[in-house]
Amino acid sequence: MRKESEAKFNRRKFLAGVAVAGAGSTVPPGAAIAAPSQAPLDAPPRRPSALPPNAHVAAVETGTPPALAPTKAAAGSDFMVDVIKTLDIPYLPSNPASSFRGLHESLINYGKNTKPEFLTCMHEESAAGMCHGYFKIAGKPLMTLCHGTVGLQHAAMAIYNAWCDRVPMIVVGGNDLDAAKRPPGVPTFHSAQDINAMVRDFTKWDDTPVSLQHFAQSFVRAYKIAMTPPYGPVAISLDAGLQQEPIHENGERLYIPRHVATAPPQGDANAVREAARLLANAQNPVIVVDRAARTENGVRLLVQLAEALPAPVVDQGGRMNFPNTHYLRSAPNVIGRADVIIGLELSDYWGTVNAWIDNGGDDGSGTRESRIKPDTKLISISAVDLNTKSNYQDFQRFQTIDVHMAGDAEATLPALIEAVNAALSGDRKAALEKRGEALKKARAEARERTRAAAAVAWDASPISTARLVMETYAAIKDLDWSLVSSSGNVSNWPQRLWPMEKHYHWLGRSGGYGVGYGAPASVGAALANRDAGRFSVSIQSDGDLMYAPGVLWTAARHHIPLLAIMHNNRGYHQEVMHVQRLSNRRNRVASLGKDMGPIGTSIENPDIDYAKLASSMGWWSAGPIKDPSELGPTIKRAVEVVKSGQPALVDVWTQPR
Ligand SMILES: Cc1ncc(C[n+]2csc(CCOP(=O)(O)OP(=O)(O)O)c2C)c(N)n1
Ligand SMILES: [Mg+2]
Repeated sequence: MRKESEAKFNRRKFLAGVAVAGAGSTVPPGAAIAAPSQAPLDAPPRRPSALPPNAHVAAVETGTPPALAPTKAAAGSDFMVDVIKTLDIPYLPSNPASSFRGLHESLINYGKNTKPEFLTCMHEESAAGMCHGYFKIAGKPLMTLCHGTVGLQHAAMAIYNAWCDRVPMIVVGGNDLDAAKRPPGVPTFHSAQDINAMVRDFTKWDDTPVSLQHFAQSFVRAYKIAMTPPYGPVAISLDAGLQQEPIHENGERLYIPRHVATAPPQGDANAVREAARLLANAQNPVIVVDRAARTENGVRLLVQLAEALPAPVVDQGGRMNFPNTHYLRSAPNVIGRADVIIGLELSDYWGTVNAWIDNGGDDGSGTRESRIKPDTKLISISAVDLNTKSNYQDFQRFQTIDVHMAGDAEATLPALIEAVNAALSGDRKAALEKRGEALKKARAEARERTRAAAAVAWDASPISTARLVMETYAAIKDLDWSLVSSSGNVSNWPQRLWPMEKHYHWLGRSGGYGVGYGAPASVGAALANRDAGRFSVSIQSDGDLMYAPGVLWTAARHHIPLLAIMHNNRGYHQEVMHVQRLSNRRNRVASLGKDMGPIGTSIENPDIDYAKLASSMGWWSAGPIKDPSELGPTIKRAVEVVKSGQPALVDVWTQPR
């Protein structure tokens, strides 16, 4: 009893002291010695143990901006909000910063925090990653605000991923341009001549508006450019002065240019006819797709093209292009037999028709082997050929193509299908049906082989990736599900075993392979699925989550339902394999320290408790699950939580691959 009351008393004393110290740092000197409101009634007024800070020290330490005289003039940033609202941008994931405080204040007060709604993010990379995932479900770009310099530096990798993945987003970076007016100290550290320079090599377009009218033109133009295939991120540097200055019209009345979407570029009509002629006359035509289908209609069109020929389709998975249940969906080995190949929005044509052995050859510098016959004709349709940036190497190795169209594949498909149908005579069509029959049989056999492979080590602990993926599927299969991300590597089991037919069943990968994409992109995609009434599930790897786990909080804070199933292999397994492989080559035993993988590649000792991490940020969570028999029932419970509108994470200890 005594101990308890003593403890209570000590806690009260401690809290009273804290209240005084806290007050001392925020109220003017003098006021600090007033009795704190929480102090016990019988206690004498307490003095702080240190002298109250003088005004200068207090200002430096607390950084509270001084109050400003009110103004009646309309702020420039209110006009910016008017401009932004014409583009129907639903959300603005962002981390707050003073360089865009003018626009921030206008968005939430003048703009009433709708269209766009500010979503609080804990890292600029998370914000940009959310924009990335959101677009791939909704087909609408989001905007994000970044603190010029430091914020944009954080966002850069996620912007690069979006660039490589041909995903639009509007990145607006706050910057204080005018050296004569910019506050000294921190705001000056955070300013640059040209913040866009940081991301210029991997954005489609950027601008630095110097007037409000200029902003209106730039913003509408930025949106238009981002949304013209090839899609891509754009950047606008937002001057702090421009946001804060009152609206004054320079001779001309301010106006907002009307946005009219640009029609996507199509492949040249003659080249389309030539491609159709080659495909129709081929013995073994093959269609290879990567980001061919931008929309639901793109999937339909691809099915039409494949069935018209009929030709096997190799899906490289940059998007959900072609149903994996369709009898024409094929393994990549059909490329070796092809006499004509058409590649649609391939990110790496060279890598499609050439095999590369990393570190191969006597000197370890790599070896190449052709995957195709010497006379195979190659056709390409890709909007990325219209990009002209040269620093980052996302355009991959140069490949000579016989019929090369710079144009958007999805927009070109209707003309190509028509030309193929016109080029195929009735007799020939009937003969070609046989080709389809053989493919059907090969597909059924391949499916049986895949099922048998998935059953291997079904009861293993740590849990096999096939079991992880199939227990997840069993729990969601009757819902209108969407696999929003699969980070790390689970041996492609979802693509091999889940029936994927709708355009939102699979979204592709990060684009630039910058790890740390999975968690924020899943949250962004889940947000879009929430609004469409769909169920979102992600396979979340451990390494990927830990780059910026704060996005979990954003999901909980903004009520974004998402089921995250962790592929927790306790390491950066991709890198485990790289180091191990080189050690083997050099005839050395990889040094493991006390971990499972080579030093620097394991995430253990201590093991991270992801269930605790998630629940600390408002998620329902369970795990770590090590016993495979517990997996199914736990995922079932998590599904119910997500259906009720909350995010849920199940941590599962898995095999490396
Ligand atoms: C930003 C970034 N840093 C480092 C890498 C190198 N890298 C490629 S895969 C990988 C491992 C990622 O670990 P995890 O997400 O757990 O996937 P796992 O390989 O374990 O399945 C790393 C570190 C990268 N691609 N991007
Ligand atoms: Mg891992």
